[in-house]
Amino acid sequence: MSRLIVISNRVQAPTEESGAQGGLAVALTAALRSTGGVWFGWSGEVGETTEPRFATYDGVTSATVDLPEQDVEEYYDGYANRTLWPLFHYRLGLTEFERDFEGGYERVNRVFSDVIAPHIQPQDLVWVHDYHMIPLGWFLRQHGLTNRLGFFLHIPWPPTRLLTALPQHRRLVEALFAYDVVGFQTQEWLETFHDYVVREMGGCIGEDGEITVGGRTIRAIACPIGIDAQEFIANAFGPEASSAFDRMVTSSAGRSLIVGVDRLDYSKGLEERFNGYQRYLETHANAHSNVYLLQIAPPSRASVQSYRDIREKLDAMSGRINGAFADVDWVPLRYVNQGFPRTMLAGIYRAARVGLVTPLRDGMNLVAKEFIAAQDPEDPGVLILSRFAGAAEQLQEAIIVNPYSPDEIADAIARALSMSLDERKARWNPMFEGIVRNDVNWWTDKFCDALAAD
Ligand code: ADQ
Repeated sequence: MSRLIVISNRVQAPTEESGAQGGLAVALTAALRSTGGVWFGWSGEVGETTEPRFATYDGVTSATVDLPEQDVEEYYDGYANRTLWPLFHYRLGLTEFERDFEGGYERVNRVFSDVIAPHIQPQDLVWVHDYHMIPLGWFLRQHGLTNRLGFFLHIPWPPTRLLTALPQHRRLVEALFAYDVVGFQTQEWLETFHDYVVREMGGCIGEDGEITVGGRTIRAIACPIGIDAQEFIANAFGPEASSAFDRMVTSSAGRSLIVGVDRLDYSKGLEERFNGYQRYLETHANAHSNVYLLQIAPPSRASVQSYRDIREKLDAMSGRINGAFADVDWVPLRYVNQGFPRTMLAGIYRAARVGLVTPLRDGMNLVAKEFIAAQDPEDPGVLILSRFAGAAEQLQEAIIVNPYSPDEIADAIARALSMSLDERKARWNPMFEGIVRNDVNWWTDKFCDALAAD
């Protein structure tokens, strides 16, 4: 079996301090452990040394490098988080176009390739992750590597007309042709990628995902990421989740809990979600004090202005909603700016009557899957899911909404809260089965099989 080399912006391999990690890390570390592979990435630290630091913990080797301040600003805060992230989430108005960002992005990818290439052996399978590292494969090829190289994009692929707003769009997409296999979360993103290749590059789409441009043929596939379903289900009924569940039941005092859990990011549609919930409160006065929304949203990327702006907006909105609707013994919105251990989240999901997952655009959205996995089969809660989350392609039995419409969100909340047990079970069962079947190990195997197949 070939050794697997994983490369991503940040390494999530377990360490002595971090212990167990999320689903993606669990699946990839399992594959790394069984093949004796290595996970390369940025340490998250600022520093000048480019020598990788190797560490082996629990049978998995990771190798990390520091990045100089300028690289963090231009590559990570800049091109990754202020150019590609907003553009790929259809937010042209928030997208910043700076040559320095682009230069920093290429520089870091080149330096990464210089650092990593000497550690790659001829038979290794190399799997590069996400938008931070698109050109890495191209730079690795410049080192003469002939290995099978794969790339997986965790976020959406934007429509051609949006992508062409990026000054170096063609150069970016051409870099993808250095890989042998390129994976997307959904059929929709795969099709938008095809559209670019045909319109802008004159490429041909062949059988079985083959794409040819000029003399080069690669495979592009839809390969939706899953969660570690077995572990999440076990967690949901373990002691920590049960104590979180009990805590929620006690503090709910008979009220129905609606839950939202997201990184604090403008792509997650939190502002629109609050508007939708407010519309529900306005139009369902009789439900007041029988229901509340718990929104958990730990801040992320605080060095980027647009993230500080959305945080301020949400602070103001949550204050306004509570000011307008709260009673002496009821607060309609509990807005919490911190993260919680996944075991605790599992218990909170299980205590919720409704999961409100309404991103404006999301590559997949694992919270939607985790919510389903955590439910009690005898009394499952209802998932309200944005049609613009990649997860909507698989979770079709959710109540699917347009997250931009406060009325649709309000109607969906009302419908979810009054749904019969029979209908809740009928909707939950097929989603649960799909999540168990197409879990994160299925995803890893599917991608690695495609990568290994010559
Ligand atoms: P994210 O944008 O981070 O990931 P998502 O998939 O929803 O989005 O969440 C990732 C994980 O973070 C989940 O396991 C979730 O439990 C955890 N998480 C979220 N909020 C949390 C909180 N408040 N406390 C603790 N944990 C929390 C990117 C893409 C997604 C894609 C994933 C995986 O943007 O579209 O689904 O990668 O490919």
